[in-house]
Amino acid sequence: MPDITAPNSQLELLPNATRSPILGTDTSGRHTSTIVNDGTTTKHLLTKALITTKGWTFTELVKKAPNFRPVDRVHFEDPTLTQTIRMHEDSGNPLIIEGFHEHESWPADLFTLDWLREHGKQGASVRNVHNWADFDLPLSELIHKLRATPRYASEHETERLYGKDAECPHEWASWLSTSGVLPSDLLPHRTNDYLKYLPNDVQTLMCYLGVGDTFTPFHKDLCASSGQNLMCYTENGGSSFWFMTESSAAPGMAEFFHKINEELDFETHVVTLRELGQSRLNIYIAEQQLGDLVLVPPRSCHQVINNGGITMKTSWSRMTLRGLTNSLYHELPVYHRVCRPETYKVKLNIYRALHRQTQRLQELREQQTGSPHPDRSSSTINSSLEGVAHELHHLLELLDDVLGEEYSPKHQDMPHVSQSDTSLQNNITCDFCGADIFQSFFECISCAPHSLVVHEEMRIGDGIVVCPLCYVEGRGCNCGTMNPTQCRPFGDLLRSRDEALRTIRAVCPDIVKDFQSLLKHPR
Ligand SMILES: O=C(O)CCC(=O)C(=O)O
Repeated sequence: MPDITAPNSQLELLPNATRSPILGTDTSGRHTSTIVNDGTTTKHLLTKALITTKGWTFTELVKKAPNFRPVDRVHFEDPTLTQTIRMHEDSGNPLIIEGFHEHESWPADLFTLDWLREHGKQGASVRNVHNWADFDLPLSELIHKLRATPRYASEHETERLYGKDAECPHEWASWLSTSGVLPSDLLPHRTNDYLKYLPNDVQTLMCYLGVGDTFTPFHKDLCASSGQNLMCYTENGGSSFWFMTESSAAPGMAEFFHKINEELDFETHVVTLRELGQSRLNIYIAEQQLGDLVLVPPRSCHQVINNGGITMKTSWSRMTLRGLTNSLYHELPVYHRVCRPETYKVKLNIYRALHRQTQRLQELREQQTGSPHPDRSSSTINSSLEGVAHELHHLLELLDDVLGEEYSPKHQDMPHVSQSDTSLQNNITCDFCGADIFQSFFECISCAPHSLVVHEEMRIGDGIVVCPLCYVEGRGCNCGTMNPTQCRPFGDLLRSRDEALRTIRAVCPDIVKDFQSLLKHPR
């Protein structure tokens, strides 16, 4: 999933909180590394340990601590596949669906390094795992270097590159969505994916090009999204070791990280096997091989260490309604504390989903009332109606909490980014914590460097922006003057919300009997 540890643009702000720590560096500004494969080497001050898979086998790894267990596996042709996926989704446990490379429609000619070099984007963003430096490299050069890299890291080596978060070629994306090989519920923008309601600038399809002993440090996927990661190609027996927790272990793991003086959401710590054992939380381990699709549960804390030869993986996120809910109540507060950019626009996602589901419920009602015998209309329409009404009710509850946070009795006196909700397409984020601005913010236009805007005039939203939560915590512009501003007229939000309420009431009046119109009672 996208690497999101880059600091936010810091302008003339008065910081009142600690920001992300800087990685261990030596006095010359370089990171230094030692090699660990079982957690026995101590971490020196100013040194980042590099982990190696030398000597690892999956069978031995799972025996290393009583809290280690294998990730469940199911073959893609197993008749219980759908049920198994649902069970794991409900319990928040990881799962691997294996064997996709044996499918007759597996695109063995598309999923190769040489195809990618010919047809993929020519620049790759890479990380040197020795000093954690990120930079761009021509793809052909990266491939050349990967093929020349030994399988295991060594103490005196200074460069080992991992091609991360690269854009996935559209041919791959189109194969994923049209081949019918992968279960459709797991694909991007299908029924279960709320990310489809976001503007399409939010991209989640990525690919990873690695070689043994390259890694992604312990982290959680963005905003409680569900992760899918498919191993599409390997050379010389390349594989990836995964270490994952179940969803519910996220707070326990965050607490464990604090005990070892680390911050989970900074994504700066590579956990050792010893630390994973000490955490006493269930750690699910897998060796991902060609054709394995890893399903990463929302909020699962996980780390990936590549092993042996070259591996090429593609990954994407989905957002379930439960993920959206957990993100609003549990992840965004953490992001605010550690200044982790939000990226997935959670509140906007809730609002847009509510808008779209209201339309869908209205359409279904029209189908029902338009049928010659509305009271005997098909049971499929009736159960869809109820299903959508319950989902919409859940979204309504979420949006009410969002509106409670965004509301100000003085909203009518505030300037707006746009006078019309429908045309609103903004990308405003808090310049301090990285939160996506859904409706309300504080802005100082006069102190913003004018070079930041491409058009001639500074517009509302182009200035220095601070979210309400940062503002009440004392963050603001150096000049001391920030204007309360809103994205769109607040009444637009209330109207959409009330329309959702009316639509649910027409289908399932009981579930919304305690709700009132907010346009009539905005407070
Ligand atoms: O393969 C990797 O290096 C990281 C993948 C990952 O963390 C994910 O897909 O969620």
